[in-house]
Amino acid sequence: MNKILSFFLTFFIFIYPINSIASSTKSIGEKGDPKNIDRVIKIKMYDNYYEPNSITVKKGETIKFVITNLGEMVHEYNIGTKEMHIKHQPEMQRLIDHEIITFDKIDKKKMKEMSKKDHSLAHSHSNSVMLEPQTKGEIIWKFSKDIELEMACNIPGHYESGMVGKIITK
Ligand SMILES: [Cu+2]
Repeated sequence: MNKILSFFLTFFIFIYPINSIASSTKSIGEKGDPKNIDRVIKIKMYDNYYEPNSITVKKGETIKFVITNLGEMVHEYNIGTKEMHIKHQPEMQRLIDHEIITFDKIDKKKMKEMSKKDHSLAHSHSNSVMLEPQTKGEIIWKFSKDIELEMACNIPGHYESGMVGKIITK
């Protein structure tokens, strides 16, 4: 295929939809200030569930999530509405189709290359973290909105098999 054409195809089927998700995160709260953390919540990820799988936060609270992947597969911890997760799942499928995510590896180099074509891709996911087995990550999130949220892993098949939990805002 013509190189220019294939670049644009990649842009539209791969990068563009991820950007559209990033802009919608404002409706669910905001990236928290690391100097202003109210509480730390530890989350463990297994194949395919979270522990705990339900948390309660106060409106306005800034939570630092410390997430550990204790499973054997790559997992994601993503804060969003049910609709956001459902919308995000085909995008995750694309990462798998491009072999950026395999069973237990994330090809960060390939991911970085994709983000060079679009800078916003590199830092657009302040509400989610994707982790290889036996690795740890953090999210600092301020729950400033009154909205029903879920923590979910959008790697194909995981949400359906129970890798989803409630975030109750009070
Ligand atoms: Cu998962």
